[in-house]
Amino acid sequence: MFIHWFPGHMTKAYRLLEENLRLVDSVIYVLDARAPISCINEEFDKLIKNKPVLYVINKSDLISKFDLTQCLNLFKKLNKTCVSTNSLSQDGAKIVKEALNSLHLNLIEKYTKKDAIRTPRSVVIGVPNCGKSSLINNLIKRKKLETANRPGVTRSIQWIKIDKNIELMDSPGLLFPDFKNQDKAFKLAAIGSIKDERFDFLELAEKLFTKILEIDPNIITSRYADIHKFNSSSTLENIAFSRGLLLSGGKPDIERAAKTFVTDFRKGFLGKVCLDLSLMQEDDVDKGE
Ligand SMILES: Nc1nc2c(ncn2[C@@H]2O[C@H](COP(=O)(O)OP(=O)(O)O)[C@@H](O)[C@H]2O)c(=O)[nH]1
Ligand SMILES: [Mg+2]
Repeated sequence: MFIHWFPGHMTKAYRLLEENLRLVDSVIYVLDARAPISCINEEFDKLIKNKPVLYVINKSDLISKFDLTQCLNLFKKLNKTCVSTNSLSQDGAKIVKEALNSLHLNLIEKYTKKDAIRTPRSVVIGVPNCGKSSLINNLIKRKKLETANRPGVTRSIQWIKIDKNIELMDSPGLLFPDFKNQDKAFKLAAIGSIKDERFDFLELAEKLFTKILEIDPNIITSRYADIHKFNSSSTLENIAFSRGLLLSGGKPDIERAAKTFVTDFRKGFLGKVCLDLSLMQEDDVDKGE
């Protein structure tokens, strides 16, 4: 499965992020809990240079407590400041605000000493659809930014004071997915961070099915209980039979089967699944440190 991308779009996103980062003291790096490691683009990370970073594992409600702990432990092991949240919950921003204030302690001291009282500034960054706008809305407690379950909705820029020690860039910084790593890109496609036109949807569905089977076969059977009754060598055909998705003449409708399966995953109907779990458990994750 190959996921298409445009170098021109990447250059534009890179420049934009570079500009945004120049204006801030710290970075709130949002990761989607269903594929947190895949949400990291090391190429773009170089732009952050030595500014303090707060990693936020968002959509924590979509993965199990066990997986979330694995993830938080990994960041801890790597000496990175990390919290988890559900940006749609009422107090979803509280933990982020508190962690950000601790991250800013040195800055606040520095700014106060200089007598030039200046509020530390921060920007929320992340790949499309990881929940940047939702987190910002939660931080500013106003439903202001447009959110949508598709990539690339947010545009305009302004500064918003969210408390006496944090000023936030209203417009999130867009991280371009790491397409050089097609395994990361596949996972981002699965969680809806890459437009569906950029890849073969049937291939995505098949690959996602294999990946989920590898994680835990019970996830499949708890949703498609009778799937083993059908003995086509094609996964999508079996899903079509299991769901009664048939074309005239009784042939399995694999297009609809693919859509059903991927939507079931994206909407959480398959339960709590973290696609990056194997990456977090590998011993060589921290070799780069
Ligand atoms: N379950 C869940 N959904 C979330 C969370 N945060 C955002 N979303 C949903 O994810 C989708 C993308 O969110 P959005 O804030 O527009 O992402 P952005 O593209 O990064 O700005 C929307 O459908 C949100 O409602 C979360 O913490 N949990
Ligand atoms: Mg947005």
